[in-house]
Amino acid sequence: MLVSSTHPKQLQHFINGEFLATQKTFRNISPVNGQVISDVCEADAATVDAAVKAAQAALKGPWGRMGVQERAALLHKVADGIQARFEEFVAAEVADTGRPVHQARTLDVARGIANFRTFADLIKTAGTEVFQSESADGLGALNYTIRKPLGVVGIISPWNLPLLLFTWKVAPALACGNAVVTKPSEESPSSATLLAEVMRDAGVPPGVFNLIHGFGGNSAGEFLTAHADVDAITFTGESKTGSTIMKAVADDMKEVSFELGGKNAAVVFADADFDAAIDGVMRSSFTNSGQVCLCSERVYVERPIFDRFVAAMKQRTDALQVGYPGDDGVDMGPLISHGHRDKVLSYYRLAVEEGATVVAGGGTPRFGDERDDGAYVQPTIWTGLPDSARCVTEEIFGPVCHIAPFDSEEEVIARVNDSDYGLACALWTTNLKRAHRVAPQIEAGLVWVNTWFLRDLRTPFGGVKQSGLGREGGRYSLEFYSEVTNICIKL
Ligand code: NAD
Ligand code: 6OD
Repeated sequence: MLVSSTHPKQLQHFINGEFLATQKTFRNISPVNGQVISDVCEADAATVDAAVKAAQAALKGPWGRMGVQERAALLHKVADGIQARFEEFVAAEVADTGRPVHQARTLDVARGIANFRTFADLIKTAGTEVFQSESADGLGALNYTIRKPLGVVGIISPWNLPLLLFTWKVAPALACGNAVVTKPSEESPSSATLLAEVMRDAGVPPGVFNLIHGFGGNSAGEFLTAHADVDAITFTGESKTGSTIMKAVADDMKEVSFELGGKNAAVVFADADFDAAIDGVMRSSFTNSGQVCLCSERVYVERPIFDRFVAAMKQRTDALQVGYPGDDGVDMGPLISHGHRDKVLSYYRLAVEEGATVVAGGGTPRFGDERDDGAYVQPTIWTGLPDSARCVTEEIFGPVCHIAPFDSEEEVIARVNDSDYGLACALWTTNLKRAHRVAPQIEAGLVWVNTWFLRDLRTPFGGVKQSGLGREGGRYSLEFYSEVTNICIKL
């Protein structure tokens, strides 16, 4: 049931070009101090249906007839709109997640803008295929493909990089001419709501971008995946949620693209540039409090440098500044929520039960102020666990890594690949031959050498095994968000 509301601290749905409230709401809680940030409307099935109908109608209106150049120009206007309200987006992202302000500026909001600009430019220059075919009469045929939108695309995103991951899907979906019904995570609804304002102000036609708030199961997420008129679902989140969604869309055979969990490895060979490897593994373990799907929770270090490496990591980790997002020099904020902190701390306890040596951290920091009501944990390093330990095989999604020694290339490749996941891996070596030899043997969608999370948005992004299904990025996004028709003309 839709009702109007002007409550300043209430986040509303955005359907058919208008903000709309529903009666049922939930609280958006700050992970910094446990205070309420806003009330958020929760969509029921009727609200989701209204959003889907608005999207269907938009496809039949001016949006459906709009040319690629005009669509691309509109997406650049959206990027301009985010740029113009840059600090508001930073504030929204920081409020929901507690991440350091400098990270929100340089990573999250910057990438939100880049996602729109990249896919606006890509769609303008994207070609299609042509094949000249032979035929029995000698005259041949001409085959060419045309690209059409999929239709109504449901976009479901997580809380860990809210704006980055939301726009990573919204931008290419719109570039390809689809209409979208989006559901950001219940933990991070603010930046998506601000984006709805930008969409409206940029002149995106009503119904093209719709936003519904709510939870997953038996809430907005499930209502969206189960809706018969949604043509495709693109999802980022946990592997087990991906599996639930796959079942939900099976009867309708909706197209799916899944970016899921990981238990990524970093491998440091003895010939690595030691300081660069320490810098890199510190980043890949603790960026965003370890809440990046690409973070390395398993670190393998060649035995001759193992003790030195662990000692250097301990020194750097003990010196990390955990604190308020806006404080000078702060490296790490809280986890996203108290619930997630409970999960991460349960692994901190489990590691000790499994026999780990706690090299750094292992608990919660004490501030003596309101932050003690927040969702902070200490950045943590373990050694001494067997590869079979749950803390070495299960995704924790916190600021934690286990460091283990290895003795040979073959051995470490086998250990890295012995995982149900296969998202990303970072190799650290100055031996280029080794890098070329090892990288293709890693069972992951992404392998970085002497770097981590260095992104070119034209490249394929995604995981193997339980880390995902399909690829997005560059032409892979254009392929997923389009339906291709082959036209064959007999000459
Ligand atoms: P999550 O799966 O709990 O939730 C993600 C989204 O799905 C949320 O919007 C949630 O409301 C919704 N959802 C939950 N259950 C649903 C259901 N039954 N039907 C429809 N929607 C449902 O994930 P999270 O905790 O928000 O995010 C963290 C996870 O995401 C980690 O596992 C992380 O590795 C993964 N992740 C993967 C990538 C990638 O690119 N591979 C990127 C970021 C995060
Ligand atoms: O950089 C990206 O495009 C991307 N999808 C990053 C995912 C990070 C996971 O947390």
